[in-house]
Amino acid sequence: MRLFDYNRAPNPRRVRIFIAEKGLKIPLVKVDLMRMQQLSPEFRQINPGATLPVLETDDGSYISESLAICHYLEDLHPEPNLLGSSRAEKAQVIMWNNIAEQGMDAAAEVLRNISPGFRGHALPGPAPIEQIPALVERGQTRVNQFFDRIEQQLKNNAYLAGENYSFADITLMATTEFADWVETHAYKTRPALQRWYTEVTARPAANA
Ligand SMILES: N[C@@H](CCC(=O)N[C@@H](CS)C(=O)NCC(=O)O)C(=O)O
Repeated sequence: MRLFDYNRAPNPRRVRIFIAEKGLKIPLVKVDLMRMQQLSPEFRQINPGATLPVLETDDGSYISESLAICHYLEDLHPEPNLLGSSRAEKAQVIMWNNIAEQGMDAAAEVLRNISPGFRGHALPGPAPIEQIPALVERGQTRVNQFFDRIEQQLKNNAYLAGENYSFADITLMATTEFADWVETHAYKTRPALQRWYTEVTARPAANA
């Protein structure tokens, strides 16, 4: 098994944390997003969507999309459980993971429409897409609304999907740090998020 990865990108990061939480060792293959290696013909054979992360399984198939990769790994290595135990908890983990991804999308909307580095590449994928500057403000509004919703949830729950640490927390950690790239610093004004962030970033796997 191998993971196609880039160390600074938030989606590969959440899969690396998941792998570290499981205590697994999976070799990493660097695909340099700064050099646009994801758009190379070789990598597009692996993932036509031209995104990271991608897991190459032992039977030589490729899985893209972070949740799909983590689902595959959880099936192979059920403990420690990170995608929920009971039927209800599984649903909560997927639900809050998807919500946390919406926060990542909102931060990406800001970054990808403001940063000169994303000119002509405002969305991931092989096709050129121009930036729309008006989306920056909308994205900032979405980011703030997102963290307000998260703050309410974390006021009443130890972790994002309830009592147990899960993949939803991993996605939220990656989202929170990614949002810092657009200068949100969401936890500074949201005490429950700050409490949660201090706790989850103290876990050894958070450095993966
Ligand atoms: N929904 C995908 C998102 C993957 C994604 O957008 N990855 C980013 C890095 S965080 C990427 O590969 N971007 C390539 C690009 O911008 O061209 C997932 O869950 O893994």
